[in-house]
Amino acid sequence: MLGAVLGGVRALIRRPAPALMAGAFGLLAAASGVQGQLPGSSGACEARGAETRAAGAAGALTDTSTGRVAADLHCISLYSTARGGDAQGFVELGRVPSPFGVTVTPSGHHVRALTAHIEGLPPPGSLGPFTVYMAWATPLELAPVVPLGPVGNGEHALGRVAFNKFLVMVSAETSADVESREGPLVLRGRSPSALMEAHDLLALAPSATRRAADRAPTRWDAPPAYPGIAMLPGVMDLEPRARPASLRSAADLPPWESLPEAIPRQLVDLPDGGTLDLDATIVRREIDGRRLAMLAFNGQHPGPLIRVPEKSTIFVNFTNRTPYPTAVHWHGIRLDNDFDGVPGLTQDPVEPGGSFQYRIFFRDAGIYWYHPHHREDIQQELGLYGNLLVDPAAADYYGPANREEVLMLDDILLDADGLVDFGAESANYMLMGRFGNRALVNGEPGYRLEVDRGEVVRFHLTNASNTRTFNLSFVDIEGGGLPDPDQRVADPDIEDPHRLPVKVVASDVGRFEREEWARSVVLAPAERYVIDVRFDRPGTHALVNHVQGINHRQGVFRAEFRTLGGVRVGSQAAAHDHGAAFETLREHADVIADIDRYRPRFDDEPDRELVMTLETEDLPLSIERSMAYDWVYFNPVEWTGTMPRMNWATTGSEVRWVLRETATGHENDEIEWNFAVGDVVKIRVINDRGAFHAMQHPLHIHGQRFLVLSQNGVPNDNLVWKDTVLLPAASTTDILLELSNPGRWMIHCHIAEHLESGMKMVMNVAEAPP
Ligand SMILES: [Cu+2]
Repeated sequence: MLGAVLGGVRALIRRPAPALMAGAFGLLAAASGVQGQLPGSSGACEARGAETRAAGAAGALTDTSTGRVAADLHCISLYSTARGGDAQGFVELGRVPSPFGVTVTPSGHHVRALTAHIEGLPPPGSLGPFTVYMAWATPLELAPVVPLGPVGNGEHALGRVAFNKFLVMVSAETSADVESREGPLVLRGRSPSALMEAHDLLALAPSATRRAADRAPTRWDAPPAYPGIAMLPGVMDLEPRARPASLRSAADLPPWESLPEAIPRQLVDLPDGGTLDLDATIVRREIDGRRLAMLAFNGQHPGPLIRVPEKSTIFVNFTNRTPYPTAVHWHGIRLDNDFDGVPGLTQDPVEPGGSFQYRIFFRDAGIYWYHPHHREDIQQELGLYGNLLVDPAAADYYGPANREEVLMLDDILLDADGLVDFGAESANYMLMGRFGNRALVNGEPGYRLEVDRGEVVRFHLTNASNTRTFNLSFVDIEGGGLPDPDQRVADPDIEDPHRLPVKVVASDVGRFEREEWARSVVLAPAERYVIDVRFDRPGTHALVNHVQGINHRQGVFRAEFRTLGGVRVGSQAAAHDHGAAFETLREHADVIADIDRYRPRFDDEPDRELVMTLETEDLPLSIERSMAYDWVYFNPVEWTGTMPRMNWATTGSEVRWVLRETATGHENDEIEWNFAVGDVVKIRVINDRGAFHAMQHPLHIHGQRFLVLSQNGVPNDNLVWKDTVLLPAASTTDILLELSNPGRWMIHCHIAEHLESGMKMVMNVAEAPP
């Protein structure tokens, strides 16, 4: 009977299991048909996890036609109590559509749509004076208990839940109107996150720690720890298998005092046909008392803000005055392939002292950015990035605003002396990417803006960090003080009096079909969002990043709440009151019409399928042991770097991130895709739950634009053209790629360290056939 229920939820997607897992666990699971987490149980999700592992061990990917991923990270098994008799079932945790790659509350709790599948419930009246079964959700602390509505046998939508770790309970009740659980409990289950365990006992394997005598001489300084989280046992001896490199140790670097000090970003307005001379140079900065040698475009942090009209062409004379080979990539712009700035693909690297002229055509209005595409992990971290603001031709392209602010968000990694060293032969921090510990907005630690009361401010946001995904909101400090970082939001739709409403207007390559309200903005590396915010109360509004990290040592969530800056709102009223326009959400008929051309393709079978996964080799035993057991919880997004030592020690010697084409088995640069201008291609991207360390990947496609159609089978209901999409761990995402621009274009993960590890491929786009 349960099989019939399960039959309705197909698509168990997993790559062939890593040898260790398949050998140690996969075959066992296949043989027993149950998973070891809850001995003796045959819970629906566990059974499916076992099926998934068995399929993986057999080298087969199961049916993917529905695009749904309902394996263990998206599923809660429901177990019967003594009162529940033979009742059983499971709850699917579905995607909640939003303008972002993941849907979270302003405090960073992932919001899920719950759907119950239950069978075997006896009539409620058979348990006593009860008329109905009710479902409830509660965090492990058992408060609050949130009603999810009446349930019965069959499928029931239960609404949304946004707790870190939680329980789902089903009880018999006298009425569907009861506000708290009073009747007997019949079914209950734990969220996948609630099954997360501490790593420590597993990492304590005695063999995990090498004896001091076996150690190579230390060449590295230990990296900064995460405040409040103790290092995992067994990892303190690790260090990267690469030599440390830094700008400060460059042999011919002049004394710090003699370097030019970086200046703030300057606005450069260029007309059609205009030319900009752009030099990459070494500069000095002082941040948090550290004397830093960094890189800059034209001596500015960030680089010049280049403002151009839509449909214009500009020329950039680039000169490399840094010690590194480099190039400039113009992210998101559908320019001529020759000027895409990818060394080894579209041009040779510009050697120190060399130069290159870029010709850039701006086909689309919006916010874009430029950065090196050569050891991006070093050069971008050192400050080589800037924005391009392409002004729309239409005067009413955006709604009215009192001012526009262009913000580049970044995080840099500082130790006591300055910037933490990079890997010389290979990037390190290869597993999760290099998380910084000092946030920068437009190159400064602490963003400041003063506005008049009632001003509508349009923010153009770009994430220039190596790996960090932000969850940004504006907190009204006067309205009741900073929120408790651990606050729980039971219902994501409830008003949060502390957070200002944010109007989401546009993203990477233009506007959404419809403007939409949000309370926070999720911004993965290289993504852009354009938002309008109205500051109608005098006082201070903090710009914060609020996320739920994980203390893996204890297996618990840990909130991270960081203030990135503030907006001071004066008491004087704004000269122009755009309040009424701000309250109106606009629909963009031209955007909808543009997308309408492609809507008939939305439900097609995918033309191509990619799996994002990870291959590891020769990892230190302590790292391997801490993750290679049967059940590891992966957050949809690794929001912050809470395991810095382990992450720091990984390089290209141990870690290879992979884009694998399902049809051919080809990986990364082996993949051959040939398209022509005019082609429209549906691509399914599966972020492998079975990867040794599954995590999110912001996938970037050069020179084209695409639509994000659906995630985990749930269609997005408000589309926008994108060039970068955040793909959460263990997700399946369908995108529709429009081939509009001939050339050889790169597709890659925009976590700088993942790109360095080889997570990239090239597609050929031929001229349109005659
Ligand atoms: Cu990645």
